[in-house]
Amino acid sequence: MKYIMNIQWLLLFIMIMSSNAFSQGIRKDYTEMTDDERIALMSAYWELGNDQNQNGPLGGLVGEIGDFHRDNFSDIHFNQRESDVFFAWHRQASVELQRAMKNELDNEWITIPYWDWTLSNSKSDALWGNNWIGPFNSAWGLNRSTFDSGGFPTQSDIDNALTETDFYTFSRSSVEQNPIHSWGHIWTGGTMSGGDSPKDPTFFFHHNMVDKIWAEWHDDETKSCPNNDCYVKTNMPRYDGTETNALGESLPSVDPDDIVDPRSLGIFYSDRANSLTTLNRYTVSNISTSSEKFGYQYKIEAMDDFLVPSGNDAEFRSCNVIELLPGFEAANGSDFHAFIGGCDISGERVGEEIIDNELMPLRNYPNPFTGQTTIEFTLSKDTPVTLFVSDAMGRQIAVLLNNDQKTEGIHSLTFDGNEYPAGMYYYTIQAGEYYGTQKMILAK
Ligand SMILES: [Cu+2]
Repeated sequence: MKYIMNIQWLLLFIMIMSSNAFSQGIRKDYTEMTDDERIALMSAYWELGNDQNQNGPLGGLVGEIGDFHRDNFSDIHFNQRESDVFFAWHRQASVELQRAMKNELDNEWITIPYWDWTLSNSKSDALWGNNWIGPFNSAWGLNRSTFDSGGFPTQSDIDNALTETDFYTFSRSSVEQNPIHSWGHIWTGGTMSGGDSPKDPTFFFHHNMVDKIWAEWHDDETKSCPNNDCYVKTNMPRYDGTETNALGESLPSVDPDDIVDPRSLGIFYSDRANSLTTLNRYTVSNISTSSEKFGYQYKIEAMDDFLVPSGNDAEFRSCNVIELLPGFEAANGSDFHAFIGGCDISGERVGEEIIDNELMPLRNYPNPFTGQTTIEFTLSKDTPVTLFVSDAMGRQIAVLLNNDQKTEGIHSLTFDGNEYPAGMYYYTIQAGEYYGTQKMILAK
């Protein structure tokens, strides 16, 4: 009887968790999305704007978030220190809409991008064209009065804002009441400059940029709130469990302090300037989805405590390069997949799977070792492979494979450490465009 109770509690716990935890993946600048990502996102906007119950334009979740934002405007904006939820509310609302898009289109790859207006700040940018969010203007009566160009804060304005050390001052003075937040609304005009601004798709593109700036602020450990305690309030309007949204869901209560790190929602931001996204300090913990998916057409780098634990699965897709650096770990019993290439002009993310290893993409045993150790890797297709060993200073000390053609399947080779001093070593595999690095410890 006691066990049954425990299992019921466990199930209840899992149900609660699954409504809270869901993977989001990589948020890109809109110019970094592939064509199929863009098409999926635009379809999702049309569907969630024109709802479920044929309530016409903006009868669905997009319109509802807009109405809620307008009706509760003073609770979620320009707050005093003890009630400030500006950043957190907008982060959670964006995640909620994105999750609904994934469900609606049954497509886990959908992400809402950010709009980096330090780089794209002209009315003639692709963003406002027919392939992007231009057509929503007339279809949804958004009445944009977009300026012809310019006037946005620059990267140095953002850098300046990021020097603020107090969370509340940063949130309210450096961002919310600063052109960093306000100019995207004013510049776009029409619905974007009013209380129901979330009805314009521009809103979350812009607010994800604002959110990215918050994420950067948070990642500077000298500025993070002590004990992750940025907020005085422990809940937010709409997320107090009392609302039922247009999709018939009632949303769980959210403590803003729980989402201060975007990783808590599975969010990572790409860096448009370097065509790079870094996945770090994260444990893949998918509960509501079958797999956490991270897609980015440029370089994906996973390192520094990015862990895929046993029993969980993760998938990386890039048109370009995937690097698994020291600190990345796909544990025994996890299911990790990396796909590279195959991004044709249509942007289809089909790609060939280079590494498919339900154990480890790359491992050695024993580790630590004395004398010799076996390095093992699994290929999911025939490909040339380079594998080399470096010391802790990054100097290459042994080349075990040099662009040697290898067949699909498991391969292993031996590294002999007898002639090297004790210490930390790295071994790196390059298979096509895939790089993986692991560390091993030589003990004497
Ligand atoms: Cu707002």
